[in-house]
Amino acid sequence: MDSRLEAVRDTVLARNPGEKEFHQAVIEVFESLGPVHDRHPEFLEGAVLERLCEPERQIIFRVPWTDDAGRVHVNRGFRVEFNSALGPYKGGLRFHPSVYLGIVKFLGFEQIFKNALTGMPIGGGKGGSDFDPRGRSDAEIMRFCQSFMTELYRHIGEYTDVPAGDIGVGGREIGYLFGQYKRITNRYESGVLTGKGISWGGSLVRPEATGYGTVIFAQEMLKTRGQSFDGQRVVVSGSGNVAIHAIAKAQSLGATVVACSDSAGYIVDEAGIDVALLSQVKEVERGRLTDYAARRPGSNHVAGGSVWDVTGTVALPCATQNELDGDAAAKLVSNGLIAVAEGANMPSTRSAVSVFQEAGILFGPGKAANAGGVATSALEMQQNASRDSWSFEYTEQRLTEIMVGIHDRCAATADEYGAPGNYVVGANIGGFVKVADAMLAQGLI
Ligand code: NDP
Ligand code: 2IT
Repeated sequence: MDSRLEAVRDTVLARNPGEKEFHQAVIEVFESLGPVHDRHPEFLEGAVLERLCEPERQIIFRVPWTDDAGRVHVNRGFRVEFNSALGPYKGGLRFHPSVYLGIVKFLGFEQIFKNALTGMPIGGGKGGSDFDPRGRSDAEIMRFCQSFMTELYRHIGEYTDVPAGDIGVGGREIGYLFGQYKRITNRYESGVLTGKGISWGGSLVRPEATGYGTVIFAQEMLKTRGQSFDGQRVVVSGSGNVAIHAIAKAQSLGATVVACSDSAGYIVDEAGIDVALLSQVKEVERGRLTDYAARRPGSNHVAGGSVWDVTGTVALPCATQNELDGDAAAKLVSNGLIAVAEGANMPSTRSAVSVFQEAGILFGPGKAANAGGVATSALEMQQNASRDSWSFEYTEQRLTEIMVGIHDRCAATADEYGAPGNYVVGANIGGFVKVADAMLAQGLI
């Protein structure tokens, strides 16, 4: 890495001790940016990287709530408003017990570049809580969301900061959050949140968008080698929003998805995952993959273990950060893998990415491959701003165009900077230059 960038990186790491996921995301981006700074000394002079790594605003707040037995609980809420050079802060909320500032900052940092790559007018932000939704009743989830919004509402708005879903936050939670925002502000401000229900300002295709978009991105990568999804054997991790719709899309293109996972283990279904059953079990019943295996003849459930032990030609990690390490990557490669597209944010460790790249595997990093979700959130904002609602077909066509555009821009940028086929370099540089130019144009803020 360029010594000037090294110095900035070291300062960033020292100023943010203990935030290991944030460090990882920063290091990975910096490793791509040497050639840009050679061509653009104005970025160094303007201290763009120093500014980019320091969030514009970080909000941490208490979230008290009562469970169904009347016991009081206290969680911690976060919203990191990272960068607004290109538009209002935009990014999801994650409810998971592992959430702390380092995770919110890694996600917010990635979101800046991802959102820039979509070509839509959205800045980068992220939030969430260490609240664990597992096993909580609807009433408990509602009380938690209402308490969370009772603080968050003063920081967000259609032109300021627009949250959405992420792990543990889907349509149900967005509904409770929107209801409380409306109640406190007395404003029906549709554009303040995305991922809303269709009858109250949501967009068709938003629930499917991240998983569909990841598969569209992978398909574009495969096309560069004269290949397609037809006949591929696909392994997916996770079984939530992103995973379910990635499975559906891959199978609609002729692939067989033979495995998916949750935090307790994985299922193998050689006939191809039954998406309707998976959706019923995970989204409607909020059950476990053991319930799927019990109802699907020919499938089996493996408790614990790693879904990456299953052989496949395409891998779509769609669960969480650092779920695919160097050993898993090496095993996948030796088992005939040809492509990886990250539906999750930073699911591959740095050593896994190296293994894929050294083996010549097509590798689509999350900030490019999973950008379809936030891009469709921006389409939801467009519909809200014009008080319109678009058909499924039209919205899906817009999503497809955006994903093909992101793929092509990443590929062209990688070529331009002497790293053909390297989508990590393409995504990092492509996203960075757009944000850096806007930051310089807007002066020292
Ligand atoms: P969901 O909550 O719907 O599903 C998450 C899935 O990942 C579940 O199957 C969950 O299993 C599994 N999982 C979560 N944490 C862990 C863990 N620590 N170890 C193992 N498995 C885990 O979330 P989404 O599908 O929305 O999000 C999945 C990933 O995609 C995340 O990285 C998110 O940041 C990213 N993403 C999401 C977007 C969206 O629009 N929703 C957009 C872009 C990226 P279990 O149920 O057992 O916890
Ligand atoms: O990581 C992500 O891009 C998301 N969770 C979606 C964010 C959004 O605002 O739709």
